[in-house]
This record gives sequence, C-alpha cells and structure tokens, in this order.
Amino acid sequence: MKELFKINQFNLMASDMIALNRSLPDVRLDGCKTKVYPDELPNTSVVIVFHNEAWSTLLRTVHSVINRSPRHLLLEILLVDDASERDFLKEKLENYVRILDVPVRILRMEQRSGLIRARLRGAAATRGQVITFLDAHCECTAGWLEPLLARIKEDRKAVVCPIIDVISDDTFEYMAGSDMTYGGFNWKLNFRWYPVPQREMDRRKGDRTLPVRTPTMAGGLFSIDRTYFEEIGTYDPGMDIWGGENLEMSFRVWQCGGSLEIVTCSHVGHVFRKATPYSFPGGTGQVINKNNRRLAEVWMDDFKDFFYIISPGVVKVEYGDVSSRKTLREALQCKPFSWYLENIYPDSQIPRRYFSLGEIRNVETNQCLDNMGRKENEKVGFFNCHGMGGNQVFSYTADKEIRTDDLCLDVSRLNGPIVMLKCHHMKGNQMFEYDTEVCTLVLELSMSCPVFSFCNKFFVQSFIKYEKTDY
Ligand code: UD2
Ligand code: MN
Repeated sequence: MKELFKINQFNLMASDMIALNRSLPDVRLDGCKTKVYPDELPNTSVVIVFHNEAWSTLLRTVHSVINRSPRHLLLEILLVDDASERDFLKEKLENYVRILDVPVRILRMEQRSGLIRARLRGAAATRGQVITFLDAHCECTAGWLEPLLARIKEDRKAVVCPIIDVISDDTFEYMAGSDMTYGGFNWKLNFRWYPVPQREMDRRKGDRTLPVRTPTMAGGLFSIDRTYFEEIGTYDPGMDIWGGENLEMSFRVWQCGGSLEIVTCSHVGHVFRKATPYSFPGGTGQVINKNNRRLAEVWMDDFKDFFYIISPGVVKVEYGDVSSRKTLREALQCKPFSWYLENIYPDSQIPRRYFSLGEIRNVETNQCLDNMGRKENEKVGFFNCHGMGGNQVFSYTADKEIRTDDLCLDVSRLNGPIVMLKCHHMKGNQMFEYDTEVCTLVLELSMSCPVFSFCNKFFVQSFIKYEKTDY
C-alpha cells in the first residue's frame, strides 16, 4: 500500500479495490432534493485533463459523470492527455471508452503542456453549449449537473462550481463538503477556503440552497457557458503546468462583469492530495510564481504589492509577456481590483485601504515584529529584521488594525502578551493608534505586553516601504 501510494500520492491500492461505478451517499441539503429545474437546459461537454492519472480514479470519474448525468444533458466527454507516460493510458484507454454509452473523445498533447493549456485544447474542441471542467480524480453525485446548468440558463455570465466534497486520499471514503465555506486567497496568492460571511447569508435571506457568490474558486471543477468562456478570454495560455489560473479566472470574471458562484445543490467529490505526484518542468516554485506574477501584473493593480512584499524573491521570476492579457482587460473594460475588493471581497485578507505595508522595526535595536509562523493565538515576537518578507510583513490598515493575512495584533489578554487573532473588524482590542511623535502604539501596550516594554525607552517606528496617503 505504501509503495503504491507514492505513484499518485493517494491510496491507489484502495482505489483499485473499489468499483468503478460505486454508489455514493446523497449528501445534498433536503431543500435541494425536491427542487424542480426547467426541462430545457443547455447541454454540456465535460473536459477532463490528466497527466499520468491512475486508471481507477480516471475511469471512476468518467463513470460517475455518465451514470449521474441525464443523458440528454451530457453531449460528450473529452479526455485530454497531457503527455502521460503510462502505457495503460494509450490504447487500453481508447478501447475502454469506445464501449461507453456517451461519446468519449481522447485528445493528446504532443508535449507536456500543463493543465491550463491542456484545458484550452479540450475547450476548443467542445461542441456543447456549456463546458464543464473536472479533475481526473472526481466523482459526481446524484443531481450534480442540473443545478449548474440551470443557473447558467438563468444567467449566461454565471460561472458555477459545485460544492467540492472530499474523497479521502487514504480510504477513499466520500465525505460531504460544507456549504458554509467559500473561496478566498491570502497575501501569497494561495487559494484558501474561508467561512461564508454573514453578508452573503443575508443576501440569500438564509436560504442555503441558493448559490453562494464566491470571491474565488478552487479551479478544478466548474461549468461555464461555452461562448462566454471565449468572450471573457478563456485562460491565460502563458501559464505553465499548474497554479494561478484559478485566481486569474476568478478576478477576471468578477472584474469584467460576470459572477462566480458555488451552487450548493451540486456536489462533486475530489481526491485532495497532500503532495504533487508529478514533476514540474522548470521547478515547482518557479512555475507557480511565474503564473502568480502573470495574474498579479494583469489584474491586481497596486495591490500586487502585498504579494511582492511578502515574497520578495518572486520579483526575480520572469513572467513573460502579458500585453495581450492587458489588452483583453482594456477591451472588456474591466473594473479595477479595488472595485473587486470593495464589492465582491470586502472581507479579503488584503485591505482595500491601508496606510502602510512592510516591516515594523525598532530602529534602535533593528528588531522586527514577527508573527511567529502565523499561528493563531500565538504571541507576536521580536527578532532581528531579515528583510525577507514572510512573517515580518504587516499592514497598518485604514481601520487601524495591524494585520498580516487574516490575523490581527490583539491585546485582549489582560496583562498578557499581544497575540495574533483572527481580525474581527470591531476595533476594540485590535485598534492601534500610530503616532510618529510619541509612539502611542507602544506606550499604550507596554503595561500588558512584555515584548513591547522597551518602548518606553526607545523609539519604535513603523518602517514604511509603501506609503499610501491617497487611498
Ligand atoms: C487545484 C484544482 C486544479 C487546478 C489547481 C491549480 C480543484 C479540486 N483542483 O489543484 O484543477 O485548478 O488547483 O492550478 O479545484 N494536470 C495536467 N497536466 C499537468 C498537471 C496537472 O493535465 O501538468 C492535471 C491533473 O492530472 C489533474 C488536473 O490537471 O487532473 C489538476 O491537477 P491536480 O489534481 O494535481 O491539482 P489540485 O487538485 O491539487
Ligand atoms: Mn486534483
């Protein structure tokens, strides 16, 4: 089992022992099971890209699509092989899919191209009214497709995702995902799940069966109107292998007039892995940073500074030519990133308005405030300034909080140290006054926080790399 695990970074032995057409629990909310959708829905092509995927997970994906989609809504399945090296993915696969009840086409990339360009190839060959993308280790559950297509029929500019359930990488148990989380991202531009905020619950008047407007998507599983996919600029073909395309599309869709939604009545499982099984030609970090730079440069305006200051190394990574993507942004008359932060993602980790971004340095000792690895509830530390961003980057925001990602300096512990807690935006224990003359920030806290006690003696100055006065 341990040997086989390494091949795909999931328990291949377990997967191979489970039927390709296994039954799954119906994990939908009760309100979803009784919903009635229009008879006339657009049909879809399903595009699945893969590189060296395991037989059983790939075919279980295909069977679950066929078995749980109304036949008239499923036009075809396109499998795009991104230059896999495994024999069973060649002729054996072609012979196997030939006997299935739904047309399955296999396209092959001549060379390893990455999931973004592989999806572009697949999408260009589709004939359905809607394109549905899936990873190659998914399982669709009962009623997954109708609510996605119904939402697109209602609004062709809605880009819709199912709830992504978890298929255990160890036991292959199917576990329902939550309808109370949605997509965001942190300063490093990693995609992250966060709780659906109250404002979004209010907008839906508490009806959890209605779609959640999500700031970003995980990337692997979504449906989009085929002509809208082209209109909005497909994907950035300059992105390599893996990563970044999901945020790029999320920003683009929102900024250019569409919407991105999680349709909570649709559930599809996915095997989440803790490590990548395949190689990244060019190096993992290089590839992801290149892709992230492309999306930051095109879509994030000055807010790209958050990404660059927390990871100063990335500015050395070449990102190629993005002029055609910028032209696209112009042509579509897309809104600025500040609009996105204000209207779509007000609870973002990146503050829309802020005074400064950088280190908080004691100029006397050359020590810097350090978030100690971003552990929640951990007291902040002071260490020698390393100038490498990371744990020593903070933003002093217009709300007067001192934050790094979703954590804020907090003085709620009586006579205890200052700790990092989830930002609550209620001011109170997370509000700091900054005054260059008297260093109020520090004086006020010195009684409760030992790490700040030197402030009575020394002058602490916020080291402002980027000064914002015109927000
Ligand atoms: C998530 C997404 C994934 C993609 C990625 C960011 C989900 C569930 N998954 O990562 O779809 O958006 O974030 O880029 O939201 N593949 C290729 N060629 C390659 C590398 C990968 O075809 O060079 C295939 C791979 O076989 C798989 C798909 O692309 O079918 C996604 O790759 P992954 O499963 O390793 O990505 P994941 O789920 O970690
Ligand atoms: Mn995946």
